[in-house]
Amino acid sequence: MRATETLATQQFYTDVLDGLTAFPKHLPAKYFYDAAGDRLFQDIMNCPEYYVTDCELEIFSEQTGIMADLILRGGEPFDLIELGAGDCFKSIKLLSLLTQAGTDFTYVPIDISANIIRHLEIALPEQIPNMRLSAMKGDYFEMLAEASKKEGRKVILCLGANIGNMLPSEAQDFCQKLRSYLSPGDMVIVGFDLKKNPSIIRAAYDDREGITARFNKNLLTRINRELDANFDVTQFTHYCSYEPETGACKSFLISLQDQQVNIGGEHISFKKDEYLWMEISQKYNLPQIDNLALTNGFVPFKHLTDSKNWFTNAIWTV
Ligand code: AVI
Repeated sequence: MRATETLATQQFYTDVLDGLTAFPKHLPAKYFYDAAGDRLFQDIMNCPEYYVTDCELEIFSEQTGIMADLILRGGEPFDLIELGAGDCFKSIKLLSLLTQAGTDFTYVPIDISANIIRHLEIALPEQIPNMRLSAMKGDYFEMLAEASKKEGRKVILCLGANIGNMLPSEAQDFCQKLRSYLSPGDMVIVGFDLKKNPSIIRAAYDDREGITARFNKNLLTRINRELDANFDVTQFTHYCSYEPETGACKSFLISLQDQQVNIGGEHISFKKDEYLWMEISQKYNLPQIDNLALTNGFVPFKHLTDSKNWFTNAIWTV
């Protein structure tokens, strides 16, 4: 890497090379989301096969009253901290309801993207004028550590099935770490995509228009652009598997030929038909979710599921 590269680019390079020299070869899914990746993910959310966003939106449209009641049982004031807030298009329904009810709370959206935080700081005061807002840009846990310096009750939102993009062992570590920042009286609301007919899940990650395929390949294009690499994106094809027993839905890119890729001077060889593992989207059932809560010091309190029972917002207390 050149001396002028930023620390972030150096980390990207290290992560990519670590992944491509491991067995099996893999790439960290967190790098999907450059500007083109963000747009492709928006397209995924709008494509007919990807049910995940619609299911959670249905819960937030129709059951926000129940959610607000459960939150308020723990008392006021509190900080409502959203990990990976994005444009908060689901949570805004809850924020509006709580504000209209005169609730004493501060909304603390945490996001790694400076653009998103800037956008929220401008848009939210216009949309919900009387809400206290304290947006934070950075890593979830670094910002949570910062937010925890302030006394008082916390309600954590972790929506969008983001926990599914962790291996089950990583989800355990995540919940354990999250618990370490919380105290009795606090609450968390976590979005989980549920196990269902395997064909529905496979179709959601292998849509007919090929948007998910483009989303995966976009990471190779990003590596070419930012890390001086020469992936021939046309020589990889998207493949998705879903294993009903384990609930693991995995995306891969399959090499269509023997080929060598140069990344910033390092050569990586792919055999024909070799797979490059891109992402896991882990699916759960309700007992597994309750067990995840219990093994990490939470009390499973309630599941708010959509009308098809395809998705749950699990509510856990401390
Ligand atoms: C962000 N995350 C919850 C999405 C998911 O369903 O795993 C990412 C995604 N990847 C392909 N399609 C959607």
